Amino acid sequence: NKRLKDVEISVPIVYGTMAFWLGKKASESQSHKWTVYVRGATNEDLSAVIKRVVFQLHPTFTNPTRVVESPPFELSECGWGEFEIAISIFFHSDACDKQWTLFHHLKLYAEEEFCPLSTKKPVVVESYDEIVFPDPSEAFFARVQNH
Ligand code: SLL
Repeated sequence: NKRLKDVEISVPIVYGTMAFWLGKKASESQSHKWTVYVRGATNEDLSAVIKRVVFQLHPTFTNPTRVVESPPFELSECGWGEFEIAISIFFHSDACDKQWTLFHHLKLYAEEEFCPLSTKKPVVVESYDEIVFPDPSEAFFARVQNH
């Protein structure tokens, strides 16, 4: 598979979490419903680049290793506490053999001192990043161009 010298593919992504307090439906072990996700920065489809995403949750969850094989690359759960989520991104084999692991801190409670718990207003924390593929293979380059 021929590589294209002096070409670079840059894929802008956003990853993060969104958490809703469950209000009247909240219990001690399930006070919030949250979603962790990886998405294109302007919502572009990432399936030409990403093969699967593995979310590694806190060991208090049953089956804490969660594999998502197709977009949307996201996972929803109910829980009670904040913790660090390891997000491993696996690429198609013609793009990159190595996976890339990001760390994101799940936030359930807003920072602001006088912010009341609300079931309507989620707590959202997102990060922006770019996945850069230097000297991409011809096949990968063609697929991304046509996508
Ligand atoms: C804490 N270090 O003590 C953190 C750990 C773990 C949160 C938080 C499990 C939910 C379930 C869950 O929310 N774990 O068991 O269904 O705050």
